[in-house]
Amino acid sequence: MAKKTVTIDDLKKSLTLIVGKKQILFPERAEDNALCQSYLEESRGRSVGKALAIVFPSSTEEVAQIVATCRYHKTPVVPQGGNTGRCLGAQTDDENAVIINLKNMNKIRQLDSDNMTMTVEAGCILQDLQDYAAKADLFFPLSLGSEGSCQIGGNLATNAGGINVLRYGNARELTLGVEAVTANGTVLNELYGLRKNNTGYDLKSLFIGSEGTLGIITAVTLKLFPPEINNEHAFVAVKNIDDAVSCLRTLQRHFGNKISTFELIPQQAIAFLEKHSELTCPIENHHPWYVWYKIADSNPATPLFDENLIILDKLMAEGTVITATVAQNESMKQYFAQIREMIVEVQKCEGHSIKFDVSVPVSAIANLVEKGNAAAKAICPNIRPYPFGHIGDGNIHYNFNCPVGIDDATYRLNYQEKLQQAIYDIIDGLDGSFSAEHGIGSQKLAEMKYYKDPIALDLMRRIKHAFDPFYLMNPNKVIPPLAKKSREEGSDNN
Ligand code: 2HG
Ligand code: ZN
Repeated sequence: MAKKTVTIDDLKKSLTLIVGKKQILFPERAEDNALCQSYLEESRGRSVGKALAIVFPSSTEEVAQIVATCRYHKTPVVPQGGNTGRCLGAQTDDENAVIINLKNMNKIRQLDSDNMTMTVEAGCILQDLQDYAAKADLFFPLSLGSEGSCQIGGNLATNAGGINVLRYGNARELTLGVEAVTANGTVLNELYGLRKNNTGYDLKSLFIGSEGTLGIITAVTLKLFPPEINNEHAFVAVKNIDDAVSCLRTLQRHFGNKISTFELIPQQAIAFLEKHSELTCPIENHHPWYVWYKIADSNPATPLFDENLIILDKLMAEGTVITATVAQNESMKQYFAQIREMIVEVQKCEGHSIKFDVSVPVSAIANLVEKGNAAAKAICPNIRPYPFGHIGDGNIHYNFNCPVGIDDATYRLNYQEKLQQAIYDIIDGLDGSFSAEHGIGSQKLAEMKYYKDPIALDLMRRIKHAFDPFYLMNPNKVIPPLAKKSREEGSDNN
């Protein structure tokens, strides 16, 4: 009997049978086309990808069936959460690939208050998880700009960071267990809620930060903490980055790990903020740098407000801090946080920005910015450096806005590659990382090839091969192909 040929139509039919007609979109189908856009388009609108289908499974079993079916058809799969990532990790240009969007997997399976953990599905929106924990009088500290739409599965897949890493760590440190669908469609159940579990290789840690290249995270067990009900926020002005770091260390010596957030804001950001938004700097007069910080405790009796004022007086007397303002009420606290979020938005009003999500030891941040600004100005004299962000954990969003009067395309064409080489070389020289919290995706493959230790890359390739021998799990992400991209080919920036 002649062997039956398997067709793309068979694949489409099988996928439709698994999830049901209402939970699958086909970009080539006219009636689906508009609905597909938000899944195919990259978060900042830089590109629109392709796909054979976008499927929306509602259970781990369905994800497993989809992966097994795609494997049978030798079809690549691209897992997708809230599609808020910065490095094109959840997009594809392969019109034969299947995007598996996890948004329907949004159940909270369990919250164990005594164990201080919650087990949730990958498609849960980060903010919903924060709210759910708060209702149980607990705190889930992962917090980032896109928390209203990003999903926890994507947060883990990219090992997301955000503003509370200084105290609580990245997504990896907040995770105790993972359930994942492997490349051959089996389900790995490591959904432990254990703080101690020395039973061999830490597989969950491999899935975290792997951006779907080893398997698809379908559920996670997360650590919870006592709520930060007693918290104080301050906004301070400093002369330079070294003073910002001294300020952090003095605060930490006094408050220990009660410092949750410590964010750097340059004068350039305040200028853009006041020009393009309704918000104004809470500190009068112009100063070179600002810091927004938060101190928090779960004990309402701890006199944080008074102690913070005493430390600030000391810091001002010795000249480390020029001037400071502390939040007097809840709305002022929110206002400080809003300023931090808005400085990302207002950048877009000033033309193209070449972005770097980098980290160096905290002690090297001043050096990085000094060298980086000098190198950038040598390449493009009127460039506008915009370094901001998580100085407390060493992660700076070192962005560079185009000079006034240069159009975006010219700026990109003439300066992007040169600037990337210069900044990444400086980062490398300071033992830093070219990707601190946004991941690699398909965007930083050239940097992976050029800067990542070759032995590390070799081991990563072997792990990839062991987990995904047919190379179907989010291909062309994270691991650069052998003997292809060189640094000279560059990459688009994040
Ligand atoms: C943030 O910390 C984000 O606000 C975005 O990671 C950074 O847009 C950026 O450069
Ligand atoms: Zn950030």
